[in-house]
Amino acid sequence: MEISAELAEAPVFVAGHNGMVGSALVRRLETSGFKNILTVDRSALDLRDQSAVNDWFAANRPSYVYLAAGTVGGIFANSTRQGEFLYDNLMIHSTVLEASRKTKVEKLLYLGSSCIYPRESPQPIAEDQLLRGRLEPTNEGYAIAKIAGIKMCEFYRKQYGCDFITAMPTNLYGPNDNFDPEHSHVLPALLRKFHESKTSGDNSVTIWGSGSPKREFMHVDDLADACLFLMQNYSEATHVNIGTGVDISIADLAYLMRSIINPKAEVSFDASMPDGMPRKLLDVSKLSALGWKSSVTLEEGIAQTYDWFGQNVDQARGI
Ligand code: GFB
Repeated sequence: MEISAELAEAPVFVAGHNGMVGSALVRRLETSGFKNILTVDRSALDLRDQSAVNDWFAANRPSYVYLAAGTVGGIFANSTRQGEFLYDNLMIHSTVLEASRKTKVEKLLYLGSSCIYPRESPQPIAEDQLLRGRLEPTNEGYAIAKIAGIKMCEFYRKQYGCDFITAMPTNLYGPNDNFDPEHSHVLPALLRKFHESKTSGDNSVTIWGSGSPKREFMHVDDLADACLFLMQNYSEATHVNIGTGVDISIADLAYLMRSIINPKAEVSFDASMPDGMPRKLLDVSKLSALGWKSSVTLEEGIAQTYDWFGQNVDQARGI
């Protein structure tokens, strides 16, 4: 992606730069030639605190904002910490959008999640399915916060003329993910389980639920690429799905990961754990029509992430 000398100097704020998505955005911005990437640690700025966020924006004056900060987690974290997920995410997007409006940020990209769509959505899920039915109960708190974020961007555009755009990524994975055995998403959880089955020599791996739900997995580097693409090429009120267009059952994901990480592992299923949404494949025709498609295959992405994990296992989050 070519950028002008002027754009290369523009201050770009990545909110949530320590997370998997934020760190991928920083890497992608750097390789594109952006020289003035602004980040701030959680210990220095609580993004839930409006006056602190206002002061930070007034002092740092970002021109572009990628809003990738949030309290996130897998199915267990989502279902057992719904109050926290609702509060933190509502607060974070409210403070950042409001400070961006006040300081006249040129453009902002807000990241939601595919869990915003109704549980029984027709597959693949098109953008217009938003608010057409009941949400999946295991992530209702998180989804309601994310829906509020989408609507706030839409209403700020309408009322104040802010160029705020919104993107809904599918299930993501990659370097800097959270590998906590209880609170992570399925892919990092299984990566860790297969790795530990190999290093311990025990070879048994338990998969939560029935294994039949289907999920669409996208490498976070693809997501970051799509975000920069949208920042340059999209300026409308309605949100855009970001995905690969391909999904896989959890059982098949487990067998694929077993073949890559520990072919000797024996897999069993724990039916006492929830399945969550039966399927959530995103319809990516809008993004394709704009001219972007994903390029990292699931096999490549798992191998690359496992490589990263091997080199960073001691510092990986959730270990
Ligand atoms: O990735 P995951 O936690 O979240 O779970 P969701 C996906 C599927 O994998 C579920 C199964 O059917 C899980 O039961 N699974 C099997 C496992 N083994 C494991 C395991 O060891 N750990 C985990 N975590 N799952 C989240 C939402 O839903 O998706 C969030 O809760 C967010 O709101 C995120 O939107 C993208 O895909 O079910």
